[in-house]
Amino acid sequence: MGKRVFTNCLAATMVGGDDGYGLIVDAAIAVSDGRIGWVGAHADLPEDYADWPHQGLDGALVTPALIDCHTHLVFGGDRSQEFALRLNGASYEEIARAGGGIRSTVGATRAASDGELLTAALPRVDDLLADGVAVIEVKSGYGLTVADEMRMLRVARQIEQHRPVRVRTTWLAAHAIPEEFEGEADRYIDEVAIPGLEQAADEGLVDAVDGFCEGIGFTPAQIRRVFEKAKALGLPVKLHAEQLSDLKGAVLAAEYGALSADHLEYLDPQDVPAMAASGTVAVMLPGAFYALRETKMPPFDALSEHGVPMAVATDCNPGSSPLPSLRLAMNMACTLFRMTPQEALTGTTLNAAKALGLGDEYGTIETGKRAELAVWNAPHPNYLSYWIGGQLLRGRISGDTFV
Ligand code: DI6
Ligand code: FE
Repeated sequence: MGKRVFTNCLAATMVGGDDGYGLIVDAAIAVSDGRIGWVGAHADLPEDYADWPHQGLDGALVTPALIDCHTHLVFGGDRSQEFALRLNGASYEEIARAGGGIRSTVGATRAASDGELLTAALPRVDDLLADGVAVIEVKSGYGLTVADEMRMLRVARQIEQHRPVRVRTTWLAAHAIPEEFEGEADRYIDEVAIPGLEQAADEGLVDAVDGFCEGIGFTPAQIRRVFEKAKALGLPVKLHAEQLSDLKGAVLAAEYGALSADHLEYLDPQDVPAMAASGTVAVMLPGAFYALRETKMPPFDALSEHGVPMAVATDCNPGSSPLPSLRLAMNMACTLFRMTPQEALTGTTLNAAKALGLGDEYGTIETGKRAELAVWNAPHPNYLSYWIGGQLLRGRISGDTFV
């Protein structure tokens, strides 16, 4: 990879500045070997860079490439029928009892070949790429056998061979109790979630470990057993916590120094200091809030007051958040959760990188970080959250290449 200086742009570095965007007008960004070597006002560009190739960006807005830190985008089938049924009055529970819900996706995922899973996932990835995304997290959780959970993560990793995106994989076997373990959640944890994690980690397929801590998922005691195995394997944890009820999942996650606790609509403000102390990122998933017509908001004031970093992600999945647009998630975070556009962009750059343990490499335009940037047809970074949908991406910078 070569060297290049990108000039004539408005850079939102996401570092410092009164507005939180770290804006630099008429910026220059010097890139070499895939990393940022220098960033600042063009007028201050040191002499040493004078003979490097220069490329002007016509005054465009440049931000760090976006990061979707919570997705379930590898899955078989779809649940559009269920959407229609719900609009006709059927409840999520009734649908599940009739064989729908997560279990229907598990059936379709098990029935699909690796190639079919990959082919179905790529258009979802393409949608995210069109929103300037360069890093995605993908969870297992629709296989629910050791072999099928591992298959999901292998397919997720394969995405990197087909698209210009970095993939982080998360073991989420503790997502739902499959039919064959009905009423035996503990046995499922013992026979699938824990030994499968060990095997998947052995194969190098796991970057982090997640669980669904919920009345319709797993108890804190069951999640704790999975977390103990993660800890023994040296893997970081994260948790679907307080999405539908308050089981104190966020406190459990904080106890294990979790990278993130996600959803959090039912989080008790009293539990926020524990998250702050452990440096756990609060991941906001407004797509699920919207699709489930939730009305209880996450406790923003308490999260802000205690300085808990907040990220925003799509939760892209076939049931509760069929949303492959991170920019739309940012818009929803502002409109539904009253986040500011600056908080939303911080939530899909700096804080999303933190939620994936990639804070040293991604999320800001700073010397030493990877040169993965998004170039926008937008006059100001507020615009990225303000404008609902549409194609705002002008191109991506990856290393010394602008495409
Ligand atoms: N919370 C969610 O919102 C998704 N998983 C989870 O733990 C729902 C997944 C689905 O309905 O397929
Ligand atoms: Fe999720």
